[in-house]
Amino acid sequence: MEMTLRWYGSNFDTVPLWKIRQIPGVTGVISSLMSKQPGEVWTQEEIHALKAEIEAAGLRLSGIESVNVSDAIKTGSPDRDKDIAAYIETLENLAKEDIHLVCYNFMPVFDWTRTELARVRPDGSTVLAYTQEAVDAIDPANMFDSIKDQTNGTIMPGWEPERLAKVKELFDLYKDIDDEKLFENLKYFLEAIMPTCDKYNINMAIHPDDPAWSVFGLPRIIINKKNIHRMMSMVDNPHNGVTFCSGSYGTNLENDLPDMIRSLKGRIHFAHVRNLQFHSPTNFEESGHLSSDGTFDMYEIMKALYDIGFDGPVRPDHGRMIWDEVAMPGYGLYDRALGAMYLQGLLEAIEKSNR
Ligand SMILES: [Mn+2]
Repeated sequence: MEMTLRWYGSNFDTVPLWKIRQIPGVTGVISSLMSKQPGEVWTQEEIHALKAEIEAAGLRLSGIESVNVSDAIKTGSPDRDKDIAAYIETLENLAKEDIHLVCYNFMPVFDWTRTELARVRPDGSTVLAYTQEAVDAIDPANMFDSIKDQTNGTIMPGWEPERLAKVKELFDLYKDIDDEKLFENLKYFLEAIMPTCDKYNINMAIHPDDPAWSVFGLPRIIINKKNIHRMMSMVDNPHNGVTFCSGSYGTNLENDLPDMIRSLKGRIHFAHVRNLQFHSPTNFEESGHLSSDGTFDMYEIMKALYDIGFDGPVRPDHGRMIWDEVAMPGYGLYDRALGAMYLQGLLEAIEKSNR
């Protein structure tokens, strides 16, 4: 496993690369071209510039999170072939820069959903949190307004103001899309890109929907073991794999995380590891990474990844906001650095006890 941190690029991230470089064991970052719209081609020059900047700081560009999939592809509209062609061109350009891991998601309208970006915990740290009651009480058109005062002035991926401004149109686009239709459109997309992934050895790693159930009546399919296996068998190619995100699959307490990991041997290309603390099955917050700070057994999660021979990039996920840091919610330096150290501690112990 390679320990990495997500990094949004110098124009978007509050954390500079040199600070990431100083976290012991972190050798790479997972990054993206944040200014790119879905359907737009990433040129080789742009990718090269991003990579060069990261390498100049002594780190590796270990993969992309995300190359976003357009609404035309997700809804299967007539424009989708044009967007798929652009996606393929982006994949080719990434491969030419020796990048072989692409994370993406297939969530309609909303990317990850939280109802609070700065819930205060007993220790004074603030965290992202979710309650179903709050979602049920809100008009989706006002979802962004309800949290925008808590973003610390940052643009959060998936929650770009331009996108949220047209949320009503987006809902219209998806009005005839149910789970089956979404699966069909995902299959069409994967079948179209797999030849390119085979040719250039690109691992596609779908990120689960977060939370792992339908919100605002929209279909959500990448939510549990059954569906993820359906997705992999419908396009049965090792390059069609997953980002195992414990914090997203973990939103549904019925998901047995270590069991899911073990069932995905050979198909996990990227891992996000974090903990959640549940107050009820539909009221949770993103705790520190430590097992005892939340609900999950983080040792069992790392052990399962180790046991299946997972050797791709792993990153701590959303961190708490601590020590007066001002950053994009979930993406400060301090708590993610603590998370990276903790996960590496678990891994060192697991490795040595298996010798
Ligand atoms: Mn994740």
